[in-house]
Amino acid sequence: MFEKILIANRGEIALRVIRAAREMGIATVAVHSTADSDAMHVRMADESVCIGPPPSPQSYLSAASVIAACEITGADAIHPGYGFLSENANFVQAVEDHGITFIGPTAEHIRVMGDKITAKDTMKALGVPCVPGSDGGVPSLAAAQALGDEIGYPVIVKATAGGGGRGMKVAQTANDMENAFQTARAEAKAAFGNDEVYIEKYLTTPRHIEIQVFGDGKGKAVHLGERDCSLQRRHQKVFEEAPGPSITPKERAEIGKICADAVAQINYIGAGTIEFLYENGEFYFIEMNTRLQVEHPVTESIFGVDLVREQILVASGFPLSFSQGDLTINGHAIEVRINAEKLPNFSPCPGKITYYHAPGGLGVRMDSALYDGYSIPPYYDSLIAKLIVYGRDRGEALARLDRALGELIVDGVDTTVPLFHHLLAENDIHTGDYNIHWLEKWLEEHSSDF
Ligand code: MV4
Repeated sequence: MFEKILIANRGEIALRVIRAAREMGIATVAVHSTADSDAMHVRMADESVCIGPPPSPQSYLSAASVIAACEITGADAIHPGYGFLSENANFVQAVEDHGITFIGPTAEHIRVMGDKITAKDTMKALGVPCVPGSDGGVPSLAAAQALGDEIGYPVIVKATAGGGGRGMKVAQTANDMENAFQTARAEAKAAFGNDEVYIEKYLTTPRHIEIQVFGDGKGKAVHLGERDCSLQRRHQKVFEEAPGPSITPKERAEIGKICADAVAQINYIGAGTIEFLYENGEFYFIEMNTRLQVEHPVTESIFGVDLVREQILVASGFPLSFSQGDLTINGHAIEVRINAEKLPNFSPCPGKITYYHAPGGLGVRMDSALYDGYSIPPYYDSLIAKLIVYGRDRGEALARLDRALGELIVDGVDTTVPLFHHLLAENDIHTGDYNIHWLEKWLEEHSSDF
């Protein structure tokens, strides 16, 4: 087992990893920029190293600085959290080349899933259902038009180097294809330096359902059900839940087995998430994320497992502490992302927290690096807290969410908390009747309310 882990991240996810490591008797090293000298992750870790100035490219994204901090402190493994270097295959390669263990998948798995065409080809070959579309890249407008006629409109043009909603264009009819194809290509070239695009049938009203998988790197893998993350704004998730309100136990078992078998076949190691669009009872693979996700706590809540502990275990060569038969769902969990943002435009609102009171009580988990008097720096993501509630059923979880939001006090900056109070007054939220477009549509109609 590792003796010391360096956490190449900040904020709540750095605390999340420190907590798991501490329970395992493993020492921790925090890294931080000069803007984060007073940050909670620095205070909570056993040791800390300043790795550069405030802008992320010179600190949290600097592979050389992170690896140097590892060598200085003698840490034997790096946990990347999410974002930053977590899905950077070149970083993983450099870490391994320095004899340090990366707590996550191999550079090769990250590379395969980072290229969206290769990811889809791989998943398709492994028996995972995919959205109908082009076989690989589409080289020309003529080829795109021929495919559009064959699949039937609407279709979506996506960048192979994209993901998370960047570099996508919908063609509603054949007339839109020229514009969609050329625009997607130009945006892909500008954003990623790679103009390769592929085409899929455009699903009009799907849910975003993602399956949590976990591999031991030796051909054994399990699934931990799904999360419904359909409530998004501009490809940013705001409300996530598990289990998905629309998914039956039979569907879960079937798609879960397909996903677990797929990652087992490629000897995948660690946590992964297989993203699907779900429409009319069918699952369609879109992307795989090769990291621990922001919303992992809802899965932890209903399965009663510590996913970060398992990441650390398998990275150090131990088997997973559970097999598929040990994993059963209990109750329902919901996470809301609390951002330091001013409504209705969600504009970032950094600044000093003049008063902070976290909610508590049965079924309430607050993952946050906030403290009274903390100053939120303007350089990083605006996520300041994740409130995760658990109940025996969905209704109990929703009531608990309302109660916990009422207890929370964050003074000094604007937050997205009022959005959740408004959402909890909506019947569709209580019935679970929503898809990937629900929130954007609702915001258009209700922005003037707050
Ligand atoms: C799609 C789609 C409809 N049909 N693909 C957006 C982010 C990226 N992960 C994939 N995305 C989509 N791909 C097909 N074939 C609609 C979206 C999409 C979306 C997906 C999940 C959650 C929110 C979304 C919002 C807009 C579009």
